[in-house]
Amino acid sequence: MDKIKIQNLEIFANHGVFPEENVLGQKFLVSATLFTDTRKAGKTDELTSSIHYGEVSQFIDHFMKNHTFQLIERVAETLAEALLLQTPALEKIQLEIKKPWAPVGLPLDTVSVEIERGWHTACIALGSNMGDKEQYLKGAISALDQIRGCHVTKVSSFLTTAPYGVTEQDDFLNGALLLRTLLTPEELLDELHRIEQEAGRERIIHWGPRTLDLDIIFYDDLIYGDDDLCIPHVEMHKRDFVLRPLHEIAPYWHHPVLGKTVHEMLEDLAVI
Ligand code: PH2
Ligand code: MG
Ligand code: MG
Repeated sequence: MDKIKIQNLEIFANHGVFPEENVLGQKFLVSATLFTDTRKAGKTDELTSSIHYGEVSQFIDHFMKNHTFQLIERVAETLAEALLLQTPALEKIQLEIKKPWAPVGLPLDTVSVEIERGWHTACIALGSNMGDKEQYLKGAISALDQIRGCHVTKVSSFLTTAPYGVTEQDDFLNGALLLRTLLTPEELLDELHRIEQEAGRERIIHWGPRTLDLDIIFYDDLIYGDDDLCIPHVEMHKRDFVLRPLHEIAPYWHHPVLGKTVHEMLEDLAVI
């Protein structure tokens, strides 16, 4: 992706672990690489089609001066988040915060942290087979949309499906959504668990009745697995109650391991 770079923007601010640093202040140098598509601006010569690096520099200056943090890690994390939240065309940012006068008591050029943060797209499957199922699914959608750094961008219709696995239970209402998010997969999983808990979810029987089930199906083209979380969802390609709603909102999303689109996986189940 194209980049707009700001290098060594000089800012006098008060971040530091030592109280003297918070009182006296010191020089910081901020470098930012803004990942954005510059093609349209390149074609039209219109500033409004791009990111105004002057405004970004002003924002960084104000942000650094109006907050006092102990760690440059925290400066970088909060500044990257603020920029991603308020700059519509900004997909990703690499941000380096240098502290050339760091009170280390030894000669050095500079100390710094550099981070990379950006927007991701996750597919989430929703299910409920207890109580007011539709209300549980709708509640989950709005709860997800309310999380800072999360926007629900597409929602499927809700489908009534026969229980798969443990079949001695009520029918499910299933759906799927796309989420633009700044959260990592683990943070997203924690949020899904919180929303399930708030919907009164009790984990009694594995695959048993539940007020609300929220599963991460895809997260960009990530392939990831540990004891708590597996992405893509391990069983998704076998489940029509996942694939059918997903097909409405992301038919051509490729499974990064199987190399098939949602459309092809649904065809393989022969229920299309
Ligand atoms: N979820 C399960 C087990 N079985 N069956 C249907 N129809 N829909 C579900 O969401 C579902 C299921 C475990 O998550
Ligand atoms: Mg599930
Ligand atoms: Mg689940």
